Formats: sequence, structure tokens, C-alpha cells
Amino acid sequence: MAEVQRTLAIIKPDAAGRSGVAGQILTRIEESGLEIVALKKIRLTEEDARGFYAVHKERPFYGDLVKFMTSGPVVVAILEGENAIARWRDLMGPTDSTQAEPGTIRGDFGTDIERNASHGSDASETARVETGYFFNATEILGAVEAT
Ligand code: FUP
Repeated sequence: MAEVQRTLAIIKPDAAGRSGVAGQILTRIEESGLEIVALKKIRLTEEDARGFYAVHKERPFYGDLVKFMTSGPVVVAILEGENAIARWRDLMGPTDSTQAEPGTIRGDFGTDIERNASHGSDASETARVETGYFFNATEILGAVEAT
């Protein structure tokens, strides 16, 4: 049987700032059968964005990425379901929106490799760290009972 996982989803400022787009993305998530077990709209501080992307801090795109991620509100969510990590990444499409097929979130709402509309955790351990970065147990459906 497939493992039930939780993963972090972020609707990035390019998508969250466009009227109606966050709603369309949340609808795609729900229609795919993934359950939204935590959800909020926030504006990241520079410190939030730097910390979240700390693994990329030596990369040339880091400064621009932090600037982009703090340029407007984001919607952060925790998605739950069997194989949620891979399923959410499949719904998003590849990192570079110019390579993403129509019908994927990055293909439909992203622009390029930076302005790519959405984020998803890439593995169980990163999902655990990333969900904890934005939500505490009282904000996650079922988490208090589960832990
Ligand atoms: P992903 O796992 O799809 O989020 O992709 P990465 O971890 O490789 O990259 C994290 C974020 O860095 C991407 F969403 C966008 C940004 N990025 C750039 O802006 N330029 C690059 O060349 C690579 C990544």
C-alpha cells in the first residue's frame, strides 16, 4: 500500500498576486484528491525567505529568489495523501516553467525558472522540515492527535 505523506505547497507571489489564480490552484489540488490539512496566506519577510531557501544560499540566483519570494503574499498549505510528495510535484510540472507542459500549474501559471508559480517539497525529510517551517501542530488538521 502506498505511504500516506504530507508535503508543503507554496503558491508563490507571481500566482498568489493574480486575481483568482490561487483559487484555481487550490481547486486543482482538491480535484486531484489531495487533502489540504493546513492553509494560510502570508507575506514572507526577507528572513523567512532566506531561511526557507538556505540550502541555495551559495547559488547565484539566491538574492533574486529571496527578492521574488518577498515581493507579495504567498499561500502556504500542507497537502496530505498517498504519495503526496510526488503527486504534488507532478501537478506542478518541472521547475522551469518554460519546460512545463500546458495543464501543469507551472505550465499554465508560471513564467520561467524563477517565477514558477509554486513550490513543493522534494522528499520526506524536506517535507517534514518545510511543513514545520510554516505551521505548528495546532494549525494542522489531525496533527495534534497524530503526534
Ligand atoms: P524545485 O525543487 O522544483 O523547487 O527546484 P529547486 O530546488 O532546484 O529550486 C528552488 C527554487 O529556486 C526554484 F523554485 C526557483 C529557484 N531557481 C532559480 O531561480 N534559478 C535557478 O536556476 C534554479 C532555481
